[in-house]
Amino acid sequence: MKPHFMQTLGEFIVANQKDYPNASGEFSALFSAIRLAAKVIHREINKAGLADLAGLAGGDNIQGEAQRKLDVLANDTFKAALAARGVVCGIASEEEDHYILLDDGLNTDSKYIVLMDPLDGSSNIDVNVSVGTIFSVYKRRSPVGTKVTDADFYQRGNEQVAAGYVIYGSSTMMVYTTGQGVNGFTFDPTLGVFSLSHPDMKTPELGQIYSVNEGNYVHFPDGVKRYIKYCQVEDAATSRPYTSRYIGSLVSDIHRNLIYGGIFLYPSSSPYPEGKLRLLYECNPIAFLVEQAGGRAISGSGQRIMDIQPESLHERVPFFAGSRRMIEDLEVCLDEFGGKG
Ligand code: P6P
Repeated sequence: MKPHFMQTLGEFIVANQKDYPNASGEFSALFSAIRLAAKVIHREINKAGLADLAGLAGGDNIQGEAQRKLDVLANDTFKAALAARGVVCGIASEEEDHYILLDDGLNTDSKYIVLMDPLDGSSNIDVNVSVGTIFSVYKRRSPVGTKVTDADFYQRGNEQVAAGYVIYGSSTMMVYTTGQGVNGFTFDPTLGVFSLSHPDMKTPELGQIYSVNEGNYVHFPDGVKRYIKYCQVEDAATSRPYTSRYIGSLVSDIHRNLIYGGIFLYPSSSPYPEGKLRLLYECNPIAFLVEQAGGRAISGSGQRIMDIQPESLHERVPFFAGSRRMIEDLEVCLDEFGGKG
């Protein structure tokens, strides 16, 4: 019996480098940057209450949302870590109005771009609720050595070469995919390493959890209302009524549903006619992970999230993701009762 000993994230990436024959170590360096930044954010979040890092930073981001000190710190940390390794030529972030060109000598010949939500759900930090980082990686489309262009950032989600999230919860975990399945790594702060704890994650075909902010129910399209009522009806054959679980932190809700099975819904509503979640750096990376784990991710029109052609950096989209059969049940309701608007 081979003695079981932990495999660190770094070892795992090197061992799987063969998935990227032409990566020549750049991919490993990119993940090394993300891994390092995640450790810094882990440290800062776990002392936020003591070091006056909680609370507002005094500015607003392009979404008009008050930036919190940790939002700014997380954004700066990931940008610095990615820019320091000469493997990324452009970065887009929820916290930045426009994408950032890394066209100094170090990064100009890089071939990857990164889109990220550096600290999603940060309003929850002040009340000690889990938050997360979400990242999405593409190969640039413009020629190496030139300045990145819109076309580099407005790629469909099905062009992603990697995507993942870091969840800063009761433990800090990194969950990512490069298109070869989903693997989860738990951070051990005493050793300072992420080690493989959730190999080859698969989400159950049918779960018993639905996650939606029911406070917006009156604003939902009829098809979504119908599906929520379907979740609440008694039916022993499909273990209904389902359980309602909603944290209000995307990474936390998705992580729980990925492991237990379930469906996450952020429909269009009058406060958010296009939905609240952003296509490029929230929905696409989560959709990549969910599909790689055997689930599905669609928009309000029933379109596969990763097939949507982006048209602007911060565009929003109604977002439904989770267990395959639960998405199929939702689609029946959207088809029959509308809501594919
Ligand atoms: P609501 C956090 O602000 C966030 O962007 C996601 O993490 C989360 O899923 C969603 O918004 C929660 O939004 O409107 O239900 O509070």
